[in-house]
Amino acid sequence: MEEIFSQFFSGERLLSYKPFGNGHINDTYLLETVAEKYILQRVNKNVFRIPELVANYEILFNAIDDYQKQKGIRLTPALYKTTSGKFHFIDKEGYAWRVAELLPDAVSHEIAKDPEISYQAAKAMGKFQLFLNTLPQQHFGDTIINFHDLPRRHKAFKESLTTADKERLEKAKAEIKRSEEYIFIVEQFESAAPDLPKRITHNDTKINNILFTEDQILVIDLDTVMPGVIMHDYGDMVRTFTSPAAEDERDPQKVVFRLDHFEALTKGYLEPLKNDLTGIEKETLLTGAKSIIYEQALRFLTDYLNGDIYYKTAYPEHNLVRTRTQIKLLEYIIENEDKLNDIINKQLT
Ligand code: GN1
Ligand code: MG
Repeated sequence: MEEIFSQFFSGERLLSYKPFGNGHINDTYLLETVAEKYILQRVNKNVFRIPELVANYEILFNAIDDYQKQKGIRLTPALYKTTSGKFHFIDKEGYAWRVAELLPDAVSHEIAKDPEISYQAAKAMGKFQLFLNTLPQQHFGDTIINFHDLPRRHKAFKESLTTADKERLEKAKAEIKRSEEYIFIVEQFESAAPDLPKRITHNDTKINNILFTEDQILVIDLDTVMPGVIMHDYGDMVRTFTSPAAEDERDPQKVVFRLDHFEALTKGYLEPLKNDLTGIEKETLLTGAKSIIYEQALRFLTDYLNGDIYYKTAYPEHNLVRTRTQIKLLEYIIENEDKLNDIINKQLT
């Protein structure tokens, strides 16, 4: 750890470090020196294409710097550069490390406690999209290929059914059956996808990727900032803002769809952004919510069937529990589409 630290700060001595945050993919640490605290992250090289990620960050953070100065706002915490002037240090094993500023009064939420939080968080995401719209799309690589490609996720799920061990197949029987019933969402995705404009999007807009400080709201976790579509960023907010229970709540009764949060986040996201969206982007917002929640259910279920090789898990059924919460939310949306579309349309006028 000291060696990594010295790549960023050659003169300072590291006093301590400890694990930090709730990410499912990267390893995050809180570092302390005599004078300062920092956030250190090791990017998961099995998940991300490191060369693309590192190159994207160079463009992204230089653009963030310019935008923040020009607009007088903060979008995300600052990154420190290595002694050779880069945002990442690549170690001998090929892992990318970076150091970010720790904002002492910042909090993130695992659950949106009241609709005002959903409104504010989504509004920050909408404003962040206005910044993303200014980036040169052709210069961004895919840090994960076909990340939100629902047909591919569905195929991976089908494959996992042929390779999973018997016990897990048996335990996941009900979830497998439910997941197969939702195959029509793949078709809805496929009929919308070809017409959607590609933009640089965030691609991981879950509630805990938004940091609240006393006077500003920042967006974090920029590893998946790459070409994508608006409907998925909207959809992942629906997925993570509307339930009063955690993504891994074991009691399905506690997973409910909160309409007031849905309305608040829709309002918050669209207020800054609606004039910049095309007709098809506006029409597919709810399709995005269904697609991303279905995708997430399939990803958790596939990982369960594959023996938990992707997401960090704390106990053997963790991914299955996560699958159930996603199915519960999806079920509500499918049964209430007209009502939800009315709420979206109200915010669009
Ligand atoms: C992962 O790393 P984290 O927790 O921000 C995942 C997202 C999922 C999310 C589910 C690169 O995000 O796509 O939606 O878990 N990130 C990657 O909680 O796979
Ligand atoms: Mg992430």
